[in-house]
Amino acid sequence: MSTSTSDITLEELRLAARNHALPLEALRHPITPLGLHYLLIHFDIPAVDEQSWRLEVGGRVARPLTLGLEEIKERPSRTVAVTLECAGNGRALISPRAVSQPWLTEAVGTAEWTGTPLAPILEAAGVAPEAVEVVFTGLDRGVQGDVEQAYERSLPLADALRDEVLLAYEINGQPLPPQHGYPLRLVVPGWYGMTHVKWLRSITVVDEPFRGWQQEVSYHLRDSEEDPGRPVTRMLPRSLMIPPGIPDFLSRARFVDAGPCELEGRAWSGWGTIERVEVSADGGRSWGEAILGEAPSEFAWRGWTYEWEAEPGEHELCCRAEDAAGNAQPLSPDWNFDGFCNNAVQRVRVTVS
Ligand SMILES: Nc1nc2c(c(=O)[nH]1)N[C@H]1C(S)=C(S)[C@@H](COP(=O)(O)O)O[C@H]1N2
Ligand SMILES: [Mo]
Repeated sequence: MSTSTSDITLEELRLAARNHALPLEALRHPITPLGLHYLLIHFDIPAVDEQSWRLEVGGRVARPLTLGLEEIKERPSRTVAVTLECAGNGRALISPRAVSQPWLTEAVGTAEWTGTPLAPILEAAGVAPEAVEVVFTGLDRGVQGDVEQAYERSLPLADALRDEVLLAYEINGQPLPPQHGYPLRLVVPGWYGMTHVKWLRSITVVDEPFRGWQQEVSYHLRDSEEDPGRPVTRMLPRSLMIPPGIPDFLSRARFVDAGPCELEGRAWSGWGTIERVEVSADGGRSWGEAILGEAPSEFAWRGWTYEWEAEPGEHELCCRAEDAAGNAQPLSPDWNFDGFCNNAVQRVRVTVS
């Protein structure tokens, strides 16, 4: 991967046009309407033949399984609201930036995923005592880092066996649409987006750490291309606000009438409940406490509101969140080679008149 300090390239623009973010005004919905949830597709959306599609569960198991979609749907089902965020969210706001999907701050969405818990399927297959990880393989293929590959990621066995991990076949009460992983995807509440493998083809129990490209090379916090780095796992806290007032078409700068203005947004973390959201109207010099609202589930973002007295002039609105584990958003990004996990505060320019 190369880095750049110059303008966004045509290649980055092409990726950005394929993979869209959440329009910030859609933060008003606790559950993101289908079509407004962000998207990230590394390669192409694969063609799926509904008749012949099967999920293979194998590797270090006593009884390998082959499951059709109807068999999976007949198993116990659960619906849970989960906030998903891409690990590359914020990448375009870091300098120098990694040349990849150039997200700003809004690669996020919250959906109600319906599926069947993974753990009982692994139990039915009989995980061998020497098992250490579970590998999830998608139907999509491509080339990244000069390596031809299927999109595949692993989870440590203990994480794969957690109650909340689902094999999902519905989003917001609808069958998965092609872009979100039809017919079946993994949902791992609390973890960054790359974990939630779409278009699942196989689940393989392995007895040594998986070394696929998306696991071993990518999704690490590293200082240079040579640094092995630390793996990216759960989502750091982040808060976003619905930009108030009306936008300028091109700059997206906002125009707000003077007087009381209720700011509203959502905040989430994969490390624990959001315990505090603060708002600044002066670019982060002074802060006031927002009022926290409900979360659709323990794995989903929490609403917040803040009464701002908008005084005539130029302002920079910011918001920042802190979770129960004491993680908080920084005022400026922590740089890493690939531009992962940039949860620096959102900044919104507002003219009040
Ligand atoms: N098979 C497969 N699964 C995948 C991906 C992919 O390219 N192929 N992208 C991952 C990444 S990086 C993210 S952020 C999420 C995005 O999920 P969404 O498009 O449903 O929002 O899917 C993950 N699962
Ligand atoms: Mo992602």
